[in-house]
Amino acid sequence: MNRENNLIESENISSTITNSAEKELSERHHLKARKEAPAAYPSRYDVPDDKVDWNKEYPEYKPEYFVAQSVLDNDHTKKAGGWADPEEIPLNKKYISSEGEIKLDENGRPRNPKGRTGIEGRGLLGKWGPNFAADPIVTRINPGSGGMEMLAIQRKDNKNWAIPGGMVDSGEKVTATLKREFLEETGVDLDMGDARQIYKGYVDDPRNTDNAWIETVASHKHLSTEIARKVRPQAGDDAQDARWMPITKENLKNFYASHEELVKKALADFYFNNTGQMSLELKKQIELLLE
Ligand code: RP5
Repeated sequence: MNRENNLIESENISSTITNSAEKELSERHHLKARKEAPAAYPSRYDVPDDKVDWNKEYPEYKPEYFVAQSVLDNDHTKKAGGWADPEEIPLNKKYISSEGEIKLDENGRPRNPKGRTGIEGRGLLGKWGPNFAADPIVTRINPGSGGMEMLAIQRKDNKNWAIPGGMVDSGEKVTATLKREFLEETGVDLDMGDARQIYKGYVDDPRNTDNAWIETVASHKHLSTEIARKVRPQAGDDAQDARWMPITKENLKNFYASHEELVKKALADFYFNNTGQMSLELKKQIELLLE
């Protein structure tokens, strides 16, 4: 095969990979938000696949209303430094969302743009409508194995492995959240200003409800061997463990919320932009992870 054919072939593989990561992210949306929930939540009302869409008739749909006490206790109109909205909904509020226009239900509450979840109210989420998060995906090539690794944390609340992400504080810039959360959870102080944004939008978090959900900005930064050598992760804040983790199908499968799909999106973007510089082994590894 000549050089030109080689290039065309690698561009085809890259675009197939990018498209399949994109497809997986949108198909997997809204599965955990219907089938899983934190222990404090009441059982979710059953929402079959064909009844997710708000436009589909579902007259028997009677989800329980739930708002956690920690949310009520953090009403920012009653408590200085509180991180939650008041329980009363402001009438005709316009919600800013990455998912476009947010429709309101008959009580003036924002409706989850991905459809029914089986629970009304805010659950454990502080804000009505979108709750904004940021997810820093930091990778390296393991100098010994040559395999791709990411800096992952184990969450204290549910023991799931995850990207060291977190919620955007009021008035905070997303790049600042990416850096702050990464530092708080892994102990590593990293400039995220040059990270590549690989996703912005809804995430399939088990805390999501019909009226409150998480939207994230996920950014990827790949560290050179030299920089990565100086990085010594140490769990902090909401993390009980932090480490360089090999990116394998097995490890990704058990990741929290939409994190498997976010990491795959970062890999697809990395593959697309670095095909020329990658070893054959690394290319194979990424292709296998994304197939
Ligand atoms: C996930 O929840 C987001 O992708 C982000 O990683 C995380 C933010 O929530 P906390 O880690 O602050 O609980 O859906």
